[in-house]
Amino acid sequence: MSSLARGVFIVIEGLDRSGKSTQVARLVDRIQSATTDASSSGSTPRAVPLKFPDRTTAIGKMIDAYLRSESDLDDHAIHLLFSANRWELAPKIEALLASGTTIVADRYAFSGIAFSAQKSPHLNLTFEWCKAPEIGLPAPDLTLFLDVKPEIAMQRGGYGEERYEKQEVQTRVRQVFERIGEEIGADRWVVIDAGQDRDKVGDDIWNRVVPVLRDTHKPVTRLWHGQEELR
Ligand code: Z5A
Ligand code: MG
Repeated sequence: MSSLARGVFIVIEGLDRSGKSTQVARLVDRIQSATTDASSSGSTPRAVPLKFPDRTTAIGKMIDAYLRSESDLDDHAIHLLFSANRWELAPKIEALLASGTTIVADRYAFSGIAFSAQKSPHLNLTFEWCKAPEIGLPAPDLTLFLDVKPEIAMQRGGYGEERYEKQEVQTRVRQVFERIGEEIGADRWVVIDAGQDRDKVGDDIWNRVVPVLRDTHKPVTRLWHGQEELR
């Protein structure tokens, strides 16, 4: 990638109803406002949201039917479909970043690993097996993990309508996320207390994002490929 300022790749992860979509929308707006404020210098890139799974593609429609329990799929097959749904959007991610657009993604590869690996040991979906198809995807510059106790998330609207929305599943998912955070490391994985009110969560996120937005000259790397750069 050239030395021109690129967009920054930010991911918001977390358990169900931790406030991911709320905070993705707020963060995109906040970056947009900062862009407008700084437009005279042109130093801050504009931002767009992305959501995984992207339920609009052909693969995404299969995932949607599975999540709403309208279809059943082998656990390995659905895992690979979630991953394929990211790979089909990887060229778009690369192009947006290269054009100077910041991306704020609602879930990413880490959800893919956490929701499938929590099915092990009942199934043979080991952590390493689940991680394998995600290796090489564009790596986020920063992942914000919205941490909330499953029992608090359950009290929020809409919980319990889809396949994985059960407290025991969420508790196992949280444990896998902890392992992923340790692997990714504190420079790129930040835990945010999502049990606070929306404004406080938003401010905590913003404080972690601001320094990353300024750091647009380092290359985009690939997930679990060390420091190997995109192209
Ligand atoms: N999945 C997978 O298995 N493999 C993969 O690779 C990927 C995903 C990418 C769909 O996810 C499912 O797919 C998900 C993981 C699996 N499994 N489950 N279950 P989804 O992202 O489409 O949907 P979701 O995770 O169920 O969550 P959500 O509904 O999108 O929740 P959220 O985005 O984290 O929260 P929200 O919509 O912003 O807020 C939820 C409610 O809480 C709402 O009423 C808000 O107004 C309220 N809220 C938000 N913040 C607060 C605070 N701070 N205090 C109080 N109330 C709040
Ligand atoms: Mg959401």
